[in-house]
Amino acid sequence: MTFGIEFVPSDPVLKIAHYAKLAEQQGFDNVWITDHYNNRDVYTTLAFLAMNTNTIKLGTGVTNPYTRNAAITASSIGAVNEISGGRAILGIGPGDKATFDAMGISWDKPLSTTKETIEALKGFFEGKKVEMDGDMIKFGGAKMAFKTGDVPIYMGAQGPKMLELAGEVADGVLINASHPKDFEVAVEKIAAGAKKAGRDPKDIDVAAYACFSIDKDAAKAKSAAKIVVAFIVAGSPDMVLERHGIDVAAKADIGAAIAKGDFGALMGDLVTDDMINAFSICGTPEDCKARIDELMAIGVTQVVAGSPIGPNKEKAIKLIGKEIIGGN
Ligand code: F42
Repeated sequence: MTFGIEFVPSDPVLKIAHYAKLAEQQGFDNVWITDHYNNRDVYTTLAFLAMNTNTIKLGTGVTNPYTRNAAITASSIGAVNEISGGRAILGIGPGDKATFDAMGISWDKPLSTTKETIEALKGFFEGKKVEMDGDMIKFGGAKMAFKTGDVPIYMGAQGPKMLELAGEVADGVLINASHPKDFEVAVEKIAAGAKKAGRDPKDIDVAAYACFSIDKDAAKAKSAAKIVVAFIVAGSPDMVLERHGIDVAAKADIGAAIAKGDFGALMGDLVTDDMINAFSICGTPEDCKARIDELMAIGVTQVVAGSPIGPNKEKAIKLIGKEIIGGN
């Protein structure tokens, strides 16, 4: 099992660098930085982290093919790879529709766009002149003027077709989920894609990109997870809620509370223990370790500790290092 940590650059880059250094000292393997237009830029953040860390791998978690042309992405991640001494990873997914609506970008054919973009990126990473006339992506002989290195490509994916595609073409998959039930389905799809492409499914790093909340006091950990879990429930397809035995009607109530900014209701009874159990890795170090063991048994090979990480981020990073990574 490898360990990653996610940071959202809604926080200042200097603060993220402080946490990333701490994570490196605590034995984390990867740091993943999210990409949304309204936060600090992902590549600026990664470049700064490259200068402030030595061994931890540095990934976009995840960028997308709509706000950045694949050639620009290759150039950006190639530069991060160069300055970090080969520590870059490119996480890419179709992106967040809500932010694209705000930017006036239409989310056409996300699966095909991602597939064709990855094909182009591989060409750039191999130093090729890329000629493409895809359904969604076209290139007329673009080529990097420097060696980007062979940057590993991870896909952000949840849907069955996306997971299958990841099995066919990616080095790893970042799956926004925390419960073994969701991974049973995902691991099958990834393996099917890998087999279709004549690959060994074991060559694909399956990452649980999880809502994570750890504290020595389980109640505090739970309370810190509630708001993130509320957003996950509000954005989950009914089928996923049913899989976990969660009342689908609760989704509308939570969505309404989010829309009203009624955080009191969200911190109260609206977000239930069942929801926290389904959509986060949460509790004491022993609770978290037990869930990680279950995930590993099902085929998860990387756990990414995502927001909130814990009621106190610094303490949580140290707790994961000492009690989970150290004891792994
Ligand atoms: N998105 C961001 O914008 N920023 C982030 O920082 C970010 C981080 C992140 C981390 C992990 C993770 O798993 C996802 C993350 N995302 C982030 C979201 C990510 O970019 C994707 O939006 C999300 O993972 C994709 O969700 P999905 O796998 O459910 O895929 C969607 C597109 C879907 O509907 N998939 C279907 C499926 O079965 O997989 C396929 C739909 C399909 O086949 N569409 C056809 C096609 O070509 O696209 C078109 C059909 C037609 O209309 O003709």
